[in-house]
Amino acid sequence: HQAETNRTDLMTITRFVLNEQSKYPESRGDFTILLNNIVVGCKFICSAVSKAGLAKLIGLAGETNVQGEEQKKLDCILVSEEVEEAIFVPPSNRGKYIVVFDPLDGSSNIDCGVSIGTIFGIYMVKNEAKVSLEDALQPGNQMLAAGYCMYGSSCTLVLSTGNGVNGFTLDPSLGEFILTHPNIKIPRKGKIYSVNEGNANNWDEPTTKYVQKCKFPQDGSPAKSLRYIGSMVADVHRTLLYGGIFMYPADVKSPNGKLRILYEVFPMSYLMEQAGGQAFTGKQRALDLVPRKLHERSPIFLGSYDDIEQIKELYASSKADG
Ligand code: P6P
Repeated sequence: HQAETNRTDLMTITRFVLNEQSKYPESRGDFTILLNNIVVGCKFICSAVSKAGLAKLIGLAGETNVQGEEQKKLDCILVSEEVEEAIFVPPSNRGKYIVVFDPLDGSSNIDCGVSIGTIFGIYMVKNEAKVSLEDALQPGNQMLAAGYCMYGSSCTLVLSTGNGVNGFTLDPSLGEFILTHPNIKIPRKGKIYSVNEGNANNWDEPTTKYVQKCKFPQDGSPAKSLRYIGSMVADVHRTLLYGGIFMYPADVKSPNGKLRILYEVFPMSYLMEQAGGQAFTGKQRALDLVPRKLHERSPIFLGSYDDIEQIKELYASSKADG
């Protein structure tokens, strides 16, 4: 009977988000509707990605959401990796949230079947009466929620609204995301480092020293394993569950690294901190960055707390040496 109860008492992401909302009795529920709209978008992309006809998906994007419904009075500004300028929702339809997102990160990997994903973050506008581009250029420490949806062997949505991190797996037979990874905590220290070693010739000294320590530890500890998928959502998801460090460092060719602050670095850094890990740029806590442009990039080191401490020490001593 117990097994039967569990099967019918499913914790879906919709129920989970509503439960979260109930902690804020004064809330109007806009945030819940926004999150659930994002979830619907992820279900749509999951369905499209699993079919060959992905090209049609890009054509469907536009003013209305992928379901063809009117945008609800929720979004105020949308910032997409796919669109150069911020999308300001018409004032008559404007809500109080800003959504920054990379709709299909790692899409160059689609043809070979490697996992790809959607990454998103949510801010609140500073002043509903006077909305400007500045509202989309807030530091990551102002984010209210962040998450990603990974389209791989299964469709997994990982979400935080500021009270820890939870993972949900899509049950295609129900069309519901079911809570499968409650209260994710990243291991304090990991055995994996994740970086594109092909850029090693261009790294700065602290990164070079750190990777050297991973491969040839001097303290008798075992060498770390290198795992690099080349799809940020997949590399970050493995890091979150197994521990270790994911990095896209600066290099002489790209002094700000490759990953975009607003819709790659901030959401993944937010999740890592919520799961007990850290996120560092080589100079500062990643979430304290203040972006000056929508598509600005930053170097990023994120993952297990102790592993990030090591890279922070190497950058600090390199700075001390001048
Ligand atoms: P590289 C994919 O193109 C992406 O934006 C991220 O998903 C991934 O982490 C990174 O670029 C991989 O870049 O230079 O190692 O191929």
